[in-house]
Amino acid sequence: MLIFDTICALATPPYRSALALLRLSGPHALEVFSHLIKKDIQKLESNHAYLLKMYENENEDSLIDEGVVTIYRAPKSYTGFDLVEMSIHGSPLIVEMLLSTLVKYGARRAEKGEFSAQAYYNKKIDLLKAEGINDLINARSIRGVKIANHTLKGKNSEEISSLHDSLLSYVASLEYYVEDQFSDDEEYLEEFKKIKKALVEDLNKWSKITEDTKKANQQYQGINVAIIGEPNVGKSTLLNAILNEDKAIVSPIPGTTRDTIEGDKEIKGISFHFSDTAGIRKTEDIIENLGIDRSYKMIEKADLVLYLADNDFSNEKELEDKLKNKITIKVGTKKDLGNKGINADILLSSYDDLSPLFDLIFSKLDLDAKIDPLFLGQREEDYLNKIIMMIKDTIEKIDTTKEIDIVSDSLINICHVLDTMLGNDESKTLEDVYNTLFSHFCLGK
Ligand SMILES: Nc1nc2c(ncn2[C@@H]2O[C@H](COP(=O)(O)OP(=O)(O)OP(=O)(O)O)[C@@H](O)[C@H]2O)c(=O)[nH]1
Ligand SMILES: [Mg+2]
Repeated sequence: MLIFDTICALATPPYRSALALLRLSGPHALEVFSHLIKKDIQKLESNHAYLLKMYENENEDSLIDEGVVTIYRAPKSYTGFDLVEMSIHGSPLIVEMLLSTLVKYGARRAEKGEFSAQAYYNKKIDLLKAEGINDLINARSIRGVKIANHTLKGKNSEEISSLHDSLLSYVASLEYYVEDQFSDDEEYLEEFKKIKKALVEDLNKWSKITEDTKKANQQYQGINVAIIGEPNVGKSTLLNAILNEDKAIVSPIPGTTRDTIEGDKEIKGISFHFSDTAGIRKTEDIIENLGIDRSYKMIEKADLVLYLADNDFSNEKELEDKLKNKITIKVGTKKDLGNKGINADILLSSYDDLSPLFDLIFSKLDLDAKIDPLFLGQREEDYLNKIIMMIKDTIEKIDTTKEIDIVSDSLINICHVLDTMLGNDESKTLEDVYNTLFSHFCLGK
């Protein structure tokens, strides 16, 4: 990837449609584009929409299309380079003719995410913002869009910078005592105390931020729900009822479902991923046992388990152990057949309205609570966990050592991690960042 290349790509899906959007960006974007039009490009104002005819070459009869063109001049563009956006008729043929003409005059076809990589290079966006944009495009539910939009506001970068500044100010205050040979122990111990107090406050604040990020990630990615229980209790029937689809085979023969059967459903704006599993029981059947192993694996993966029983809930030791640390709802099934729902959290028939079950799922996972996440994504969650660990570690060092250097180094190390999180880490090349992040973006973004 060469950042100073002038690149072009289709930014909308490559299908026949009413309109298509083409992007051209780079140091030579205006020069390249000038070959396609019969107007003096210097006379076209920035950020104005012009209806322009675009040609394959100088000949009048080589017209490709007429479209709305907007020129954004550097540095006031998404990429920070000169950028031309062409809104044209949505024919894959017209798109291809325009792209190959742009290539003929010196542009190169962009790789995925290369426009955002240019924006990052020109410091128009930091890594958090770049990821936020990608998250927004990839959101699969209304809640996902809201969460991604919330994290895009740029407050996360501000908060990281502000933590960075505070940590450096603690370092500076400690350095003062190293410089000042005449200060006595009492004074710098007093300083240690002050720093510890501030760090404990930082820790509380960032623990809450990390918790919100975990919740945001779960809600953004979709919530995994495993439907488990003994054979014949109505697991597959419930899955079909939830999905409103005849997806899993239902029969009165216990042991009908052998493999895991999965389906997605959006409930009140949140995406859920439901898995119907093989009924759990002691059996000699090899295939059924393989299915039961899979049921246990689904429990491990699940954010929430729906544990079904059409009579009593078994006290099977292995199952009880697996459910120990899982958020579980005990569902009594076949209410219409007289199940009394002993020990159940909810009693239902799969032929009834399921909204009481959905309400219970929402309350168990606290999904109605408003969260204002600052961060989104596994990368962010991993960094936040690391930062929390490092702050805890620094507090411990203050308690156990009286060494200014050790505490200072510890604080500076946290700053390095914060830098990497924002993408300001000098040791990382643009190539590294591209490979880990931008290459997963859409083409034209
Ligand atoms: N009356 C009534 N019958 C139900 C209800 N739920 C399931 N059944 C019946 O119970 C039987 C078993 O249902 P399944 O959904 O196949 O049960 P399962 O838990 O998936 O069973 P396995 O796949 O064998 O583990 C079928 O005959 C269903 O029609 C219900 O709410 N009411
Ligand atoms: Mg089944």
